[in-house]
Amino acid sequence: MREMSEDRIYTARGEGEPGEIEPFRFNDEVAAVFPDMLRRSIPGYAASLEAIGSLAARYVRSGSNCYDLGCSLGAASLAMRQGIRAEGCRIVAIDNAPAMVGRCRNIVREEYLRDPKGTPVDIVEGDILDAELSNASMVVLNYTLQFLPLAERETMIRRIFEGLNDGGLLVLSEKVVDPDPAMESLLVDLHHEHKRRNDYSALEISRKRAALENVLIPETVHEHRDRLLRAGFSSAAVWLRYFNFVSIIAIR
Ligand code: GEK
Repeated sequence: MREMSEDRIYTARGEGEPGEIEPFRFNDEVAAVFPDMLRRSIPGYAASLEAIGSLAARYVRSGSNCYDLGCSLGAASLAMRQGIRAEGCRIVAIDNAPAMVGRCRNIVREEYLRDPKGTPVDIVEGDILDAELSNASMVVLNYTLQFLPLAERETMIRRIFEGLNDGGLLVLSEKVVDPDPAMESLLVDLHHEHKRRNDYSALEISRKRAALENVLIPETVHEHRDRLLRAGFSSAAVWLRYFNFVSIIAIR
């Protein structure tokens, strides 16, 4: 029997053809299987969290704020918390999906019991576009910017830049699209094969793809880099790429 927390969402949708699938939402059904969903769907997800911990140890300064924008269940916040060596910091974890925020609070509470002395995490239910960011030494957008409307992304990155202290770090992980259609088709194919190896059926893969259409809007690595540099970041580099999934670090 399958465990309750296993992602089988797109097997359970009756007879629906991919064309009839409802747009993907961060609801209760998704939040309940979320760790399994990301682990099986995003190549490099575990590596992104590991690096966030290492980067927190290097970049988080005493008395500063760290932001986890689109925190979901708080995985990146906890990675930062485990990495931070500096004193007197605060992690602010923000998400606008109530189903995520409720579960995130429980997970963080458990982590407090395990490690009571670590950096406090404030969990906020709200839109990251309205977040006030200040005195930050580290900001994480781990697979979140891709869900913002294209027109809002420039403002978001500029606000992050303004909220960061000099020398502060942004980790931006995203699904991307390749400008070369042949390469894009190969990378999508390799990703789908990866999902099949992780026990998703071809039907689940095509239904999920249909559900994410117009919800997750990927851009090219070039567009991300250019936007970061336009906002004022002094350097930006891809540190991880696995098929169409990248993680970029940018330093103010
Ligand atoms: C992780 N970072 O595990 N305001 C706030 N939250 C938002 C907004 C918004 N405007 N738009 C989307 N979200 C996490 C994984 S998941 C990635 C991040 C994925 C939230 C949304 O509710 C969801 O929880 C998260 O961004 C994206 O490291 O599902 O592929």
